[in-house]
Amino acid sequence: MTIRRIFFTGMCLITLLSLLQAEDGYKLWLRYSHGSDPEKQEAVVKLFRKVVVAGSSATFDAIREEILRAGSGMTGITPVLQGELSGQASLVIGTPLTCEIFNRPEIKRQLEAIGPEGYFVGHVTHEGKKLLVVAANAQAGALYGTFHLLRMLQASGNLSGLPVVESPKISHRLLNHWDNLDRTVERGYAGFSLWNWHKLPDYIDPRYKDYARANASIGINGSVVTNVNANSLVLSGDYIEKVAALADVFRPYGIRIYLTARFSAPMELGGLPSADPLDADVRAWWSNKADEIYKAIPDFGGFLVKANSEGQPGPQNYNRTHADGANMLADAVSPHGGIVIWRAFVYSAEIEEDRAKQANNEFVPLDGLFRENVLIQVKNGPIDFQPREPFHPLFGAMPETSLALEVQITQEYLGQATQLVYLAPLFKECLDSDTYTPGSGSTVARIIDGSVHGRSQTAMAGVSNIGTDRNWTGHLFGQANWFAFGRLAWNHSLTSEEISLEWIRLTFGDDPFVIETVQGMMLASREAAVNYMTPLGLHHIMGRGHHYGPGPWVSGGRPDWTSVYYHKADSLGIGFDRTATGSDALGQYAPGVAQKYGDPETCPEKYLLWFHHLPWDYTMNSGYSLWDEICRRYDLGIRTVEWMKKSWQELGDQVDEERYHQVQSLLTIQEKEAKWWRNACLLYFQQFSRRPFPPDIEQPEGELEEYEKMRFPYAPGIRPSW
Ligand code: GCV
Repeated sequence: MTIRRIFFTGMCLITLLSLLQAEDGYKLWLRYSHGSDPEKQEAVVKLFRKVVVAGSSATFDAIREEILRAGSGMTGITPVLQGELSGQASLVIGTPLTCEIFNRPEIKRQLEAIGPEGYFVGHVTHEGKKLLVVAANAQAGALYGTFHLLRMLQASGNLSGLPVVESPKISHRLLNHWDNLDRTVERGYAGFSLWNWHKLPDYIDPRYKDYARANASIGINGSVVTNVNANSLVLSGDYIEKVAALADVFRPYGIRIYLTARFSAPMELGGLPSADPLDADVRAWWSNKADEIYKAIPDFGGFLVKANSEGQPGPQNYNRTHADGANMLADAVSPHGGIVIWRAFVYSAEIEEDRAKQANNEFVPLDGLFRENVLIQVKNGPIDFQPREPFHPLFGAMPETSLALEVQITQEYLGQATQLVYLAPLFKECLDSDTYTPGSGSTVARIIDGSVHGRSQTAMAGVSNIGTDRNWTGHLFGQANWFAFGRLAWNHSLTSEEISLEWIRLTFGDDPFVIETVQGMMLASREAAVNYMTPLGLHHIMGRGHHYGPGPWVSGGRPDWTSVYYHKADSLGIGFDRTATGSDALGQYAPGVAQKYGDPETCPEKYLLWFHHLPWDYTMNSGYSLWDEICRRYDLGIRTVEWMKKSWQELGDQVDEERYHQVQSLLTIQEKEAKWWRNACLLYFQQFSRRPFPPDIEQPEGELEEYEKMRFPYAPGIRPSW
């Protein structure tokens, strides 16, 4: 046997062993497993032979550690690492300051316009030989470039995509954790909060570092670690010390920490009689608090604030505006380079106006009044992270203000952690929406990346789906949504298909049948969920409080928290009239949008009942009546889930046992839940339509009263008071 053959037989055995090894999802997309193609594998082995990581800092140490981990994992051989370029290196990572070779004009040229987080990965000729380099202007770029290279190697096993020059389109790419200090997570379905406040700052859970690695690997550079329904205690000295310990773990990975600021903190912590943002004592309190935080955490990112929304205190308690409140905090953090992210998710039960209109009514008059270091964070749609919403009209209405996009990664309204719903298509739908302000091509993506209005403060936030569950996200496929968020915040022009392909390869390997099957399931899953939950623009018809399962009958109490407020089903028809004859929410969009959506004939059917109240016999594009179409959509949703389940069953031999069985069980639950949605919604709406179900669809089962009686006092992710 030749040495080469012995080597590859060994490799094949290792591959086989790793295939048989149980996987529990903990490693996420950083599995660093052996490739199955011997030729590709040989190239990978060569690449890790001698790696130069030129630079000494905690970030360069993190790069070294990742190279060791990845190299050993992918090749079975520990890579040789050195700090300086000498002899026969296979890969060099560094910056012009840390490695002379990066001062060459051909590399400097690549680095010119890519800022501190950008990188170049490609080949250069050194001493007559081809050398692979990861070059960046700063250590953050070197880190992101390294992760890019490792992703390429894992996903395709080769470097055919090189050279690459990348830099993020958005500067602040943030996870928003809705984690409470008692470790419960609002709308969290993957266990408890990762942050063990009781044991911090002395005990550092190793998971904090793995969390930081995972985020850095997809370009996330900020973490808001506490719930927007905020507890002022996190701003106390004791907690600042705990937060600082977390920040120390995140820092090498380029992740800044942010906190949610409870507006009434000066009263609760500081004993002041008011939290009025124009009061000198209140302002001084915040300014001192900012100084205290920055002393402990010099790279603290800033504050995220939910004010005057769903019971949270805010400047309006003192007859001040959102601009007054945001600017006060902005002034406190600005000497330290911090930012304030102020949420536009405001609506009030006391105001009669359509809830979808209230944020614009509040914020548009304040356009241009916010400090430069304030961003207004706007949810993708005007209501609340529904399975489908049109884009939020604020994106086209505040040209003088930096706007951030907030999407929800945790699946509050999309099946929580029991359903496979790949969210990249949802995020993309919003990013690619054209606001038509100031003209066509002004997509939400281009508003938030600052290119439409020439703004430099840019941000995208995702409400985290992460918890203490061993696989981080509860459902294995929830990992794909975390991954997709990071990839899109880095580069919003990636497609859902591209992102899914990367994730599948990183998660399951490169078997073409597995890739094709899983990608098919993922790409169909969001539309399936829309169909069996809220087809044709229906929205907010879920169970009260916990938001688990259907609840189209929910009525009574605060109207804008009921379902009947939104679907408006009656004997004549169904849907919310938001045209000029109704709430005129359409009037908040640019004419290019309003005209198209304002006429049921030109309104895309996916938004039809969001904007129109239409008769049950309204003729749809398919030629069916509206009632029949609704029934068919619910049916189609279920058919798709059945198909997803069958598809997955075909992978029994290709996917490791633990992950295979978890997904399989959850798909069975998803199928049950999809039918539950269909049964409950169609039986409920039939009371108004008074029409039969189309005979050629599976007929809804059960009694409406039985569905209405279902209670879930222990559904996850809710506050005990709900
Ligand atoms: C953090 C929805 C959710 C709330 C959440 C709120 C928000 O209403 O149900 O749990 O509160 O959005 O985004 O502030």
